[in-house]
Amino acid sequence: MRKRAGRDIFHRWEGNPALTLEDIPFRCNTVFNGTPVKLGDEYLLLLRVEGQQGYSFFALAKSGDGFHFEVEEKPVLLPAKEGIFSIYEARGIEDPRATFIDGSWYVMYTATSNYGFRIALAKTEDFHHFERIALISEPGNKDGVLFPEKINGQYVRLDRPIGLDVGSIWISYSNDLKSWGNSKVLITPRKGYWDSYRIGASAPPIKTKQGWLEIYHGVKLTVSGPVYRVGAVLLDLEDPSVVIGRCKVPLLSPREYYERIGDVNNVVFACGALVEPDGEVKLYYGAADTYLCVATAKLEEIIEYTLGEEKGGEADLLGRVDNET
Ligand code: BMA
Repeated sequence: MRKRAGRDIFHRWEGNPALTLEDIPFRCNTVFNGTPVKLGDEYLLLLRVEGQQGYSFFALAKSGDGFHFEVEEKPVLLPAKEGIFSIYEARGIEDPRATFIDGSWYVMYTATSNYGFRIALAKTEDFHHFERIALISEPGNKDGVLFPEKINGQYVRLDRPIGLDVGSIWISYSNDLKSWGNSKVLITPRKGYWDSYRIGASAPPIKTKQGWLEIYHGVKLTVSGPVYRVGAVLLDLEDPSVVIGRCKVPLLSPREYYERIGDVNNVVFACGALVEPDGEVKLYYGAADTYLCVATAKLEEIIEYTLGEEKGGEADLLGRVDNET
């Protein structure tokens, strides 16, 4: 029998979509982008749920295997009703990304208001009670992800400020998680590629032997609108502003009906990934801004792709040599 290559480097779970509107115990519009956490044998997913009015908030789902989730009865974090956060969360909170550092969980998320979107940071011990720490960007910035350890004595984050309609991934540093600076551009969209229009950090960086693995999203504009895909870049362990490799092809592209058709068509958008002890990466992604899905891949294979060392891939077939990053 003929050997098939498979559709993408990430393999979709056969039970996808893992969560839909029908799994939410309260009335809402959709459930999609979520960030995973593994506590012992339990998997938690902090989920973005969009209410019927169109504003988002967070709910929590639990699972024993990382695939079958049960959503809790009530949301765990709503847009702030008072204080400074209430001004900038007036249109909701979106796209949480959880990182464990200094003995606590920190969640970077997008605060949305009439002034635009900015990055906010909250702290939690149990994913039920959250302490808002600070609004850590001005408007026009989102996709904030925090590295899970200090590097050269400083906290490090990636984010996605928009300038002249171009969305690139930037890196910034902080001594206290509240004030950030020394910002510089890390990677930009690539002309002619699947990530030619905009890119942004997706999962909080994962430490590997070869470098920090950042699973990011790339957008290409087509005549029928944007297409969101998943890719990866590898950053130097000691100096993550140095790019070691970046995959030429996407690791996951919208293909299934639940990724193609929904509130926003043609979107796969991750907010986190877990690496299991056997090297399996579980990627949690929103599909078409309407469903929450899971896909898996081998860590080793993802790294091969970021280093351009994949065998039998497109680079081999086309012989394309292009070092643009
Ligand atoms: C991005 C984010 C995501 C969303 C995606 C596709 O800019 O806002 O929350 O899933 O667009 O609509």
